[in-house]
Order: sequence, then structure tokens, then C-alpha cells
Amino acid sequence: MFHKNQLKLYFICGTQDIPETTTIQQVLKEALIAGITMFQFREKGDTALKGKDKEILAVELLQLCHDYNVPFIVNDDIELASRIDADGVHVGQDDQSVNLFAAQFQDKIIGLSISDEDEYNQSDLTHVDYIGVGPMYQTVSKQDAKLPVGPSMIPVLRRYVGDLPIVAIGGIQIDNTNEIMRQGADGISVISAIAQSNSVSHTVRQFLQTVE
Ligand code: TZP
Ligand code: MG
Repeated sequence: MFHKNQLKLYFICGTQDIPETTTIQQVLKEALIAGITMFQFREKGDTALKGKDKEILAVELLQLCHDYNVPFIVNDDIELASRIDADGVHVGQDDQSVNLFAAQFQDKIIGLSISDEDEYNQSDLTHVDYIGVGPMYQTVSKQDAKLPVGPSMIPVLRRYVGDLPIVAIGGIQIDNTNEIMRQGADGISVISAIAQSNSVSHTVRQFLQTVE
């Protein structure tokens, strides 16, 4: 069962986010041991794994997450999420309409990205379990990222979505986490601050202290 506490420290990562000196398996394992609360597998860009290679890695990371009782979410790839029985999917505004696949994911977690009021107005949240709001700040991890909306977007969207869990995303670092939580987010989602940290476990523990 999904609970909004699982959004507290939501680590998102694909092979493209990992420094050459390490591996996604190593980074994820260290992050799990240190206490991340949710994980999203997001393979993107020119170097992204595809087909069977992507599936083999996804299964390996899913098993790793389950060793630590952490939900494993797949970004965009509905078919992969179904095939490997992931815990959920996260989609953006340009991805498949949630209503088209919601029946396949009845007991699963469905996340949707919403940047602003316009996107909120275009979205049907009937089957959505949480929304990802951002980019909060400038990000190095998404090539087609929109302009930052800033933490003040959180209370703006909160007025519309009520209790629906909100996780903030984009350029989140230890030193801006407080501001985001103050604006009413249920948690933060982070790529580079964790994936590129010199000490993944130290960074994860610092984030956890700040969101608690
Ligand atoms: N969506 C909006 S910003 C972003 C995504 C996937 C990237 C967040 O990565 P980082 O490195 O935490 O800024
Ligand atoms: Mg997408």
C-alpha cells in the first residue's frame, strides 16, 4: 500500500546519471542502506539502455529495492513496468494518458508530473496517487526541462489538489530542502545531488534529517 511518507526522499536515477567511477547498482544499494524511501528508474538520452538490456537492469534494481522494502517505480515505460511487475509508474504530461493504462495498474502507484496551473487544468487526477511538481530550481539532469517554477508553486497547486501527495523535483540540494518542505511538499525527489555525491550515504542521511 502506498503512503505519502514514501515520498519523503524519492531517489530517481538511470545509467546516464552515474559517474564513470561507479555503477547504478552500487549507488542505489548505498542509497537504500542509508534510507531512501522510494526509487524511480529513469533511463533517458543517447546512452540509455533499451530492450532486453534495460529490462535486465530494471529487474536487478527492482530486486535490490525490494530487499530494503522500497517501492520501485518505472519512468514512462508502461510496458516495462507491467512486464516486470514494478510497484508503479511515473509519467509526464507528454506521456500516455493515465486513464489509458490505469486499469492495468489498479494496485500500483501512479505518479504524474505537473509544473503549473495550466498543466493541472489539463490533467485528470482520478487514478493518480501523487504529483511531481517542478522544476523547483535549475537542473542539470533533464535536457528538456522547463524554466524553474520555484517552491511557491507548491502552495499554488496544493490549493487545487487538497491532500493528494506532492513531491517536489528539480535542482534540489540539502540547502534548499527546508524551503521546499516549508511550502508544504510531502517530500523531495532528487537525481544529481545523490547520484553524483562523493558520499551517497552521507548525502542521503543529511537529506533525511532535513525532510524529517
Ligand atoms: N523533472 C523535472 S526536473 C528533473 C526531472 C526529471 C530532473 C531533476 O534532477 P536533479 O539532478 O535532482 O535536478
Ligand atoms: Mg516522461
